[in-house]
Amino acid sequence: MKRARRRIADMLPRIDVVIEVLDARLPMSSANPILRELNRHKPCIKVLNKDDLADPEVTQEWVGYFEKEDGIRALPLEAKESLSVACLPKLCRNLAPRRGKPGRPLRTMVVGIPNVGKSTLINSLAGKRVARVGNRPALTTCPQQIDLHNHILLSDTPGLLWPRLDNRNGAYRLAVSGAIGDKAVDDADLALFAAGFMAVRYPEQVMRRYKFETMPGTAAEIIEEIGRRRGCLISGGHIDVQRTAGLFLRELRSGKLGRVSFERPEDMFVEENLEI
Ligand SMILES: Nc1nc2c(ncn2[C@@H]2O[C@H](COP(=O)(O)OP(=O)(O)OP(=O)(O)O)[C@@H](O)[C@H]2O)c(=O)[nH]1
Ligand SMILES: [Mg+2]
Repeated sequence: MKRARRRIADMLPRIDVVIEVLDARLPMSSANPILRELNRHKPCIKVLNKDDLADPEVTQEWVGYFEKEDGIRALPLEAKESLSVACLPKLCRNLAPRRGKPGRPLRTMVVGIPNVGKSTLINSLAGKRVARVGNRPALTTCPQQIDLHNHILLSDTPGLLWPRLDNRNGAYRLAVSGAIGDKAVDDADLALFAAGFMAVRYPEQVMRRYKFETMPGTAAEIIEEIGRRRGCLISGGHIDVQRTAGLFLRELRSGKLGRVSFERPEDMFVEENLEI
């Protein structure tokens, strides 16, 4: 992180617009603290990526929240879809109207934590595969600069930027979304956290997916009931909790339970005050 901080600090004076890629399902926990600190005065577009997986109402709340600050625009999109990313260059031009002309390229830097979709976004903007994509954090290791041929230059994140993990709930949300490595937290533990969250925020989506007539009373009972219905059993007719947890998390991450946002602006306010 130290190296990343130095490289970003070195590059920033030659950057006109920072494109910060966040996960639309958890825009606060998927942010990197170094950026907030280094990037106080640069125009910035907060790309709320994986919009296809996030709750659209909550995403709109996040747009309002971010855009309260001068020089910041928020753009929900689906990096995989070229149509969805098409308005990003225009937004960059709006934020740096004097650049993006012959001899004065508009210099942008795409930054964000691992696995948030930076390479996918760069490929969609470039209209071809220039960066490696994969559902594995920290796949891209060497930075590169891409000319979009419309007087816009894109630089990939220089170095690795990990999310902030000192807030326990934020770290759990990151793990539930798949943003941090599979092995960082035990699946069973994570699934309990996720089931508890879903029971409070999106109970209908859980009931619909797993055909529950009534919602089980506790997170552990939700996991058990999913295991029973999906035949995740071990000898003696007991539920295979580990396998059920894996199945539930996979389905949740891939959007099979519908569009879900793991944090709302108002939750962050409450959590910050609790921390204090
Ligand atoms: N559902 C959904 N998945 C996406 C979207 N954008 C990217 N992904 C997936 O997210 C995963 C990570 O994408 P990458 O583009 O490799 O992410 P990255 O930020 O470059 O990751 P590193 O190189 O590891 O830092 C891949 O499996 C992508 O297919 C999106 O808009 N929606
Ligand atoms: Mg990458």
